Amino acid sequence: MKKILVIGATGQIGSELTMELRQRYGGANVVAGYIQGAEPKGELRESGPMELADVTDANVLAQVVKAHQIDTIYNLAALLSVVAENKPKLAWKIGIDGLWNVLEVAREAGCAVFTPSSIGSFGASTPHVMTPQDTVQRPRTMYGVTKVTTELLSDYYSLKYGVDTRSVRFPGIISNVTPPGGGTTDYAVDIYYSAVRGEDFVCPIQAGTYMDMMYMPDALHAAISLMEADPTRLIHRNGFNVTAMSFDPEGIYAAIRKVVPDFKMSYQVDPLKQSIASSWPDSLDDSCARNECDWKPQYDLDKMTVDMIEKLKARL
Ligand code: AKB
Repeated sequence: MKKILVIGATGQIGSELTMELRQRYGGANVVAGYIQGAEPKGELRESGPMELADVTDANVLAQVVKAHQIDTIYNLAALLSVVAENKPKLAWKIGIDGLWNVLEVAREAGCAVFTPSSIGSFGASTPHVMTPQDTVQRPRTMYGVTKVTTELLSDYYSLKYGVDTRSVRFPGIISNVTPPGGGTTDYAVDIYYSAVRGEDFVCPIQAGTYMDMMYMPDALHAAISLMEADPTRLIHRNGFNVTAMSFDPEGIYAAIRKVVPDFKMSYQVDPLKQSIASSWPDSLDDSCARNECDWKPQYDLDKMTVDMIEKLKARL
């Protein structure tokens, strides 16, 4: 029986991942780890155990893992790209010092660890179209630096200590539950809220800037199916390219207008977000994930758009 700790359970991915894991493995077997000031609420609070689990506190992590006999950790603690650029030291403290604590606890307690990497681990010198699995990774953002380090440190713990570390390079994740906070791809979530609220959308990213994206149900599936994959099939570990779609602002705008025909969008480009977005791939080659762990997304841009608008309309 799996006993799982989700660190960052109240964040954009964590809030939905925790619920999905509870559906699969039973509420009592999935601990929602949170930080002070971000306590789980509602269904997340009611459906299973919760514990204060700040990655920067190694002792607390060790106690939680021991108390609940945890065997698998989903470590989602990180600052997103734009915030990390403004708070680089904190980004390192959470992303890397925190990861070190998680890996040490995992080594001692024999846990498997999932820590996501990102398309942010690539940089301007990476081939941008159909970016290969194994290629140049020289990002110039602090987010990218922490993500490349995450991949390397996770591989190191796997090779040196036999810790079962696995990860994917997430593209922009689009969801209708918990909004992201401070990412470069956030515009692709915000645009749906504007469309459903009947507001015009001011896009911070220039037309023609393509980035990989994925709908949340596919992101949850990518993480869980990688952690469940037969280890003998894995040639790679940290981290797999995964993608579901690639579009620029005009592409998502056109998809939304098929459902909300009078929706309007204009541009006011944010220089920091634009420089980060321009340095990231236009499209990823995710064939290694498809071959090694049967990765296959369910949602393309049109299918996601219909679902996003339907769910947001019902909720807002
Ligand atoms: C961000 O924009 O910072 C994230 C990411 C792609 O890793 N959504």
